[in-house]
Amino acid sequence: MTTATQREKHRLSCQQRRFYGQQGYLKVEGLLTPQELGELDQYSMDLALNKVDFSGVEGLNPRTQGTTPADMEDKYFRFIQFHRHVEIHERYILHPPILDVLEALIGPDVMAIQSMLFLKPPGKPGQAFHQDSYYIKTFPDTLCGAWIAIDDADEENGCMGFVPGTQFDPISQDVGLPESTKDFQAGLTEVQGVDTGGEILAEARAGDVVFFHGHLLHRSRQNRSQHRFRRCYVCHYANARAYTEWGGGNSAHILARGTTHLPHTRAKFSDFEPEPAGGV
Ligand SMILES: O=C(O)CCC(=O)C(=O)O
Repeated sequence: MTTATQREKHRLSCQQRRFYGQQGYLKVEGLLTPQELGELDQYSMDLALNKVDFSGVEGLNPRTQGTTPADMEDKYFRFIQFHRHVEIHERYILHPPILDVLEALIGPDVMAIQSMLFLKPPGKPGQAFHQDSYYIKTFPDTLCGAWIAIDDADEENGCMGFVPGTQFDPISQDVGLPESTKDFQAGLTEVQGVDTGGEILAEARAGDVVFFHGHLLHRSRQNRSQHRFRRCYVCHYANARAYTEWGGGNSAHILARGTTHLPHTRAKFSDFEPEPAGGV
């Protein structure tokens, strides 16, 4: 186990903190090492090609009959909450430099709530405009996403789009189901009647991590490329002293950094101990 005293914490500059406060998102370049990125690249490509055998894993469905990335994408539009079942998903939701950034943005105490791995092979849709805190409610409201780019992501392969400033807006209750389109996955809700004119593209290089506020209006569109995947591992966190009923409540979520008076759980696949907060 690596402790806080053996490792240099990743520190944000004042400019980065200000940028996150003002814009509602922050890209931290190269937060994953080339080795870590290589591991996620290999693993997620194995998933896409149906080479990972989940048949013995408690709580997961047996393997699909299909063998192509498109089959897997249809079966698992997103591999959601696999950190509760599979070691590598747990290890990257608890990635120490990501937790350092979260400690500075929403901490000092941090809990890991949700994980989703998206493959998004060529031709596959994204998700229409939404705010994550509509779904995952935390009190105090401290939700933050950390979006790890496994591939370079840009307009062509369907990177995320953000509307900066909307992190100051309340959570809209006016949501509907969008028409099924090439761009958007059917069945996932869309915020109605909001001004999205200020949308910016959140382009990222593989290994970058984009942090975004739970109120920030965002979407991602279809992967229009011929041959490029747009894979990402996106995890959601909140201050560990915030109450939530989402996903089984506080006692189902891992205390990732610092301490809390609330119930929580521990990592299942390692001897991970939350580092003490401080010094970021
Ligand atoms: O990566 C994507 O395509 C969508 C991610 C997203 O919308 C989210 O994590 O809330």
